[in-house]
Amino acid sequence: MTNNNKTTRTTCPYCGVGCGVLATRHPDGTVSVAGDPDHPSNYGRLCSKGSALGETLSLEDRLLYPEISGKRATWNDALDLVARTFQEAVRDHGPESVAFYVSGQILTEDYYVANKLMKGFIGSANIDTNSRLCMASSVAGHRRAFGSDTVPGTYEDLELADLVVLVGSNLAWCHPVLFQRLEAAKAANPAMRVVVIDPRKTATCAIADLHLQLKPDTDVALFNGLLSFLAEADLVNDGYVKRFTEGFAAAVKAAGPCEIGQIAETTGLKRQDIALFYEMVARTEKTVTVYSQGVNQSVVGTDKVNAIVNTHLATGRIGKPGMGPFSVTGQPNAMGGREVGGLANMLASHMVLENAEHRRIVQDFWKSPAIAEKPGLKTVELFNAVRDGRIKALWIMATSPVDSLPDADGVAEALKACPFVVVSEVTRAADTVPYANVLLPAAAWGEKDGTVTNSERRISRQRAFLDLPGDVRPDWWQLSEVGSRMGYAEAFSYPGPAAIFREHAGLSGYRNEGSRDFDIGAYEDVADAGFDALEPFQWPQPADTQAAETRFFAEGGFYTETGQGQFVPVVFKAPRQTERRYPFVLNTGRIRDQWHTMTRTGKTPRLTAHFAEPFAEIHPLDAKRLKIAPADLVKVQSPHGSVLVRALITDRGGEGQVFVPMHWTDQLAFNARVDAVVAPATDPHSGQPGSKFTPVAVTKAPMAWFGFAVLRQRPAKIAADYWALAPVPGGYRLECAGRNEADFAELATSLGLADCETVEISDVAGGWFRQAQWKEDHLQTAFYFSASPVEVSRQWACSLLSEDALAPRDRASVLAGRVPADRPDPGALVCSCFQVGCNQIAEAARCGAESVNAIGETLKAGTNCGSCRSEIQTLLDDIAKESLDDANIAKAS
Ligand SMILES: Nc1nc2c(c(=O)[nH]1)N[C@H]1C(S)=C(S)[C@@H](COP(=O)(O)OP(=O)(O)OC[C@H]3O[C@@H](n4cnc5c(=O)[nH]c(N)nc54)[C@H](O)[C@@H]3O)O[C@H]1N2
Ligand SMILES: Nc1nc2c(c(=O)[nH]1)N[C@H]1C(S)=C(S)[C@@H](COP(=O)(O)OP(=O)(O)OC[C@H]3O[C@@H](n4cnc5c(=O)[nH]c(N)nc54)[C@H](O)[C@@H]3O)O[C@H]1N2
Ligand code: SF4
Ligand SMILES: [Mo]
Repeated sequence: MTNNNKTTRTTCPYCGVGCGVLATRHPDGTVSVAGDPDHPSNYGRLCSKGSALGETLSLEDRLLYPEISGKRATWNDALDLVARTFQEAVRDHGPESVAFYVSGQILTEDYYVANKLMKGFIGSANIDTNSRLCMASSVAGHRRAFGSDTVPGTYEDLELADLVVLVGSNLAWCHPVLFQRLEAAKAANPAMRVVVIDPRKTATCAIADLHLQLKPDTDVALFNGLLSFLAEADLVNDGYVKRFTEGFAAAVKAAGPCEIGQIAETTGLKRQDIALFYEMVARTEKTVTVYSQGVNQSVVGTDKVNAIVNTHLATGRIGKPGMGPFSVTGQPNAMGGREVGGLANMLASHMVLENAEHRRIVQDFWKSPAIAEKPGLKTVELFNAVRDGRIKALWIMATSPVDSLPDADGVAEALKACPFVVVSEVTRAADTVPYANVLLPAAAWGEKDGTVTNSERRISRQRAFLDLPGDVRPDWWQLSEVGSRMGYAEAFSYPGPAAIFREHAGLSGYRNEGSRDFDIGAYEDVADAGFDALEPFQWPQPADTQAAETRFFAEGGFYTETGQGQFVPVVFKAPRQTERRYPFVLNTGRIRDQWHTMTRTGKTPRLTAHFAEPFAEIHPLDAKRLKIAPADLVKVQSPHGSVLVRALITDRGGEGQVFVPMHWTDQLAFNARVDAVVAPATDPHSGQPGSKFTPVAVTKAPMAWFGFAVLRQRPAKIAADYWALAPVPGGYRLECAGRNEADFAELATSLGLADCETVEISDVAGGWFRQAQWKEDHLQTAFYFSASPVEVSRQWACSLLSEDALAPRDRASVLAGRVPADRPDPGALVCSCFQVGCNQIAEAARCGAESVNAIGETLKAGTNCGSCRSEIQTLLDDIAKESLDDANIAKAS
């Protein structure tokens, strides 16, 4: 279908920034990507993940054909079986006995069809999405305050602001291009201040003027205090409050008096830092508060959202250039999912299930036989219902609940118990795949067409530039076919995504007349060609008006019953106390170069080099107490389950806290699915799990031996008590460890190759063993085992597989495990584009390159995608601090 060398304008499939991508397919089958200079989200920039998109498109592990009970099947048989089984369950057990669990990573058109089928035709609201784990508290908070799920501002507001407060957001790693826009705006506006509120010192802190390292889940106390401070100091915008809002006095009363000493005790912050923050907010009209999972993923997430929103309503700083509360969405189409009503408690087009008029509007428009009358089960409840047998048939699409839901082992049990599980996936190498009765191969990014909506309500096209491999089909098609086969052919015979988009646009404008925020009625008649050529646009875009102001609420106009914005009285609730058996707070989240369960970003060496292994950040004082040394293995355990990960001793987090990334699954590690540990406690309003706060125990996992290996081929089985695998150029790297002394020799034998020249050295007394295997002058495998964590330069060892023939001298250094003197160890990778390590940066800094830009000039690091700039800054700060300390010591002695 696609011409070689043709460049297609599309949108990045990762984060909610929604960057425009130019994808070019070359005659040799490779695809190169570049940032779209004309896309208003990124103006040509791409982060490390976006830049590596071309390397993640291989068909390795792709699911190419439908399967029934593990055997290849035709689409006809698979779809008939799905339709029949869902129909029988509805007939025998009612519409509440079936469910869809979908994802913010399907396109709006996919999402629209899924929601229509479940809520209008099956007649149940049992469709929920992984956005429940992600944005649900923001949705609930928005609805309480605004009467609708509206994000009032735009990206430009971050650039126009004089104060940007980032709450529970690691923007530098999770919304990197938006972070770069902020960084550039700050450089251009020396008056701009940035405050980061996060219990961890993250990469985002590199541009912070103030980092408020508060105790986990104490944000409500801090923002309630701010509201009272503004009220007491008479800094409230009375005009705005009186004209456009209700409930101010009650909110201030609930917040209580502003006692900085008390707030300091609750949050663990210094009094002067709290006072400084409050004064900054008080004196800065142009304030934006950006928030993300440190706010949403909490059992008090909705209250956190409203505590923040209250302060913006009180100051009238909302919907005006450079002002507003700003919930940034995580997934590429989290917003689109909210628009079509993908959550179990929402209806299509931002309409509300509980509203009879809204139900009538939607049912009329769909001409549907039914309409869900009551909210469906929210994700955690939904999987409880799966577990106890209430759900007889479940369709999972574009998400991996056995990895990403809390109490993930319990979720796996639930899926095992479920009579009928359908999984639509792009890859076979995903942890949820083995639980499917029917596997449906889905079209992936680059193969599918449709739209996504980013964090600032901007709708962009994802466009296909690759042929559909094997029998894969887009998700909307799978859903429509099942809908048709269930007897609703008329409502589900879409010729393509353009027709679905038109219907979605039509519904948004249908009997709207300004009563609902989401209105893209202007596009209800867009022709197929117009859909193909669709330029990114922001909603609202109603049918009869010119592109209106796209910010909301500067002059009121809320979607509540009274039309007034609502202050929500929120009372601070002290976080759950840790117990003696589980004295640590487990925090979880993201790293710079990986996307969720790594099914795509885990495929490319460029992205796995930054962190090649699952880890737990542990505070040095805790490590000392627990006798955990750097690179030891640790077990992190809760009553729900445990993980075994590498100890990363750092003071980035507070004492008593551990941070484990959410990314590793059974595909690339032995026992690192952190959600097996996370408690399934949820927010009472949003149903969102508190994924950032689980009381856990941390213990050292004693090992008899540790190993590191580079391998040409991916091993089929790894017999070790710990392992983690990552791709490197030309092969794989393996970290491993075992409890039993004899094991490592067996492992070396099982992973070794038969027809190679093998050299080994060992020191029995010293407890180490090394082995290298050669074919001609090419290294095939290298193993390093020792009684303590292996100290070999990983960067260097991994580079050996892709080297041309190694000279005899280099062969010797392989076994010695020593980097040859003429090839300095680059150290841990910082810049993934140019593969620059921290040792190189430190060396350049010592030679006079003292700024991020100077490092860029010397080493190129940070000059392509820019995702590592904040880490370079942190390194430079540390080096400057060290040399200052050295100078002070020298002076003192
Ligand atoms: N590289 C990368 N980028 C991504 C993703 C990815 O997988 N990888 N995923 C995307 C998705 S879906 C999402 S939802 C976003 C998430 O984007 P973010 O929310 O920025 O990312 P997280 O790392 O989950 O969490 C953010 C921070 O919340 C902090 N936090 C924990 N507890 C508290 C607390 O009680 N209060 C406060 N104030 N902060 C707290 C954590 O320490 C962490 O630094 O990222 C998106 N972007
Ligand atoms: N402990 C902890 N848990 C968390 C979080 C946390 O911070 N801490 N964050 C939560 C958040 S915010 C999120 S968003 C979730 C994310 O968690 P998940 O949604 O489970 O993670 P993904 O890896 O993004 O899963 C997407 C799956 O869809 C497949 N896929 C990709 N494209 C397509 C497609 O077009 N069609 C189909 N059918 N399949 C496709 C991918 O191969 C992959 O298996 O995790 C949540 N879980
Ligand atoms: S910031 Fe990175 S991951 Fe997010 S959309 Fe842009 S390129 Fe993709
Ligand atoms: Mo998310």
